[in-house]
Amino acid sequence: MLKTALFGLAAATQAIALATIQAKGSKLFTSDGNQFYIKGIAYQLTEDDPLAQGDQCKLDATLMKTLGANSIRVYHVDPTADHDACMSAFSDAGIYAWIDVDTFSTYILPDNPEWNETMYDAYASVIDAFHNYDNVAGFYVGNEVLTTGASSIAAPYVKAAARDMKAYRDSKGYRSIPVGYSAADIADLRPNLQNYLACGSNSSESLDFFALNAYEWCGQSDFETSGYTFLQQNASDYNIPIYFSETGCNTPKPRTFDDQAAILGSDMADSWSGAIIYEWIQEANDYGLISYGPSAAATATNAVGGYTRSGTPTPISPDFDNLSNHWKTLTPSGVSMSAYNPSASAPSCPAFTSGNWLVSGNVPLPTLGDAFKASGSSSGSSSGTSSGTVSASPSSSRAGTGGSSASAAPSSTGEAAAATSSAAAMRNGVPVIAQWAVWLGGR
Ligand SMILES: *[C@@H]1O[C@H](CO)[C@@H](O)[C@H](O)[C@H]1NC(C)=O
Ligand SMILES: *[C@@H]1O[C@H](CO)[C@@H](O)[C@H](O)[C@H]1NC(C)=O
Ligand SMILES: *[C@@H]1O[C@H](CO)[C@@H](O)[C@H](O)[C@H]1NC(C)=O
Ligand SMILES: CC(=O)N[C@H]1CO[C@H](CO)[C@@H](O)[C@@H]1O
Repeated sequence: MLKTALFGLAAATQAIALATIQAKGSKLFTSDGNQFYIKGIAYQLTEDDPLAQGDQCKLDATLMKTLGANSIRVYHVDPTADHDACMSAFSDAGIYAWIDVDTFSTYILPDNPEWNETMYDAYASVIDAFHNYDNVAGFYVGNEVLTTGASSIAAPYVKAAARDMKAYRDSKGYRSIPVGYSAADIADLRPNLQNYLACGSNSSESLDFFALNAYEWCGQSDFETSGYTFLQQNASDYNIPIYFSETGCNTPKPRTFDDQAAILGSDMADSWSGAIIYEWIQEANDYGLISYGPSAAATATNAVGGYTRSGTPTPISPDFDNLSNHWKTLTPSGVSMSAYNPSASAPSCPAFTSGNWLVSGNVPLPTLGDAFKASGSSSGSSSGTSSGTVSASPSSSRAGTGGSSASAAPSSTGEAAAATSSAAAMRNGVPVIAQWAVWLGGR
């Protein structure tokens, strides 16, 4: 007993823990009762786990603190690695981590979605590995899975994954770390998906937050011209937190990040919880805020794709300072957790719309090991259901999986090709029967 107590004391004095993040209504709060606004950076140096290299994290966290960041987003982690050094480096810098729990081999496929035990175990292992760090802010069960109307059949799988990870978290007695999803910004799809992931009367089955990868605001623009007014209209009555999980259009240069003033200012800060800028490292896609040195030979040991991927980070000018200057002046105070009484109710589940939204209202979600459900229209609990009539063969939907759509395919550092996905086809024009392709195996 004594040993345990002393050990606990030693651990506690090692680092001053950050107040933890939680969701209440449509807002994020720290455990000391203040509303939390994300000023984040996408952080993925290679396809490998960037939170396993303590010395590198220290260098990066120190500079991110100078930049004014309070969050990172990490797309791929290795749950078996040791993350202590990195997580405490970021914690010391006042920086929280938003972590994707899926990987290249376990993400939900847009066209042949399933939710199975392999995926469940993989996602759960990431939550196991990270739940104990005070500066873990949230988990994503997917990134840009849906990019077309046809792929909306994958939405119930995203929701099922979130339902099960929330239940897993709670069953293990972990704190209520928010579980959400990071969506591609597809104009025709976004409002339906955003509402679908929050809809229904059972909050155990909806997401804790919704996040959007949006590159609508480019160069000299403003709240109206950029299209952000529409994002705001669709968010104003939303019942769960919403924020930008990626933003930062890079054409034309230089990047001004003027959208930060809208997101963290009077236009949007009542409804949105901040933004994550894509991305930290400079690489071929030219979104970097820092560089680790000049272009490197393909053979260099710490280079991938011609870019050095470790070392001392050097700010890219004027982008780094432009962002920093904005963040310095943008400190919305929001409301205190105790003074905030959420009033918005869950949106209604979108109705089936041929070619655009192929899920009929509040359909029963797939479960692990569920037998094929022949109907997407059998829900009794939704108001907005219509015709998602269905007949399909589950086995054929699993056979010949053709790989995922290009826009959901991760790029070199593991992120979806976000900027191009925004330009992806809105729908494929082919009528698709609403159906579930639920994994047929048992647990
Ligand atoms: C689960 O789904 C993933 C992705 O579709 C697949 O790679 C894996 O083989 C499936 N596992 C099982 C047990 O069916
Ligand atoms: C809410 O959803 C959870 C998870 O699916 C389920 O266990 C629970 O029974 C549901 N509650 C109600 C009231 O339907
Ligand atoms: C989203 O906003 C647009 C533009 O204001 C509006 O036309 C649309 O009806 C909204 N959709 C939802 C689902 O709120
Ligand atoms: C907000 C901000 O700092 N904007 C600056 C970004 O960089 C350009 C080019 O140096 C400046 O002209 C802007 O004032």
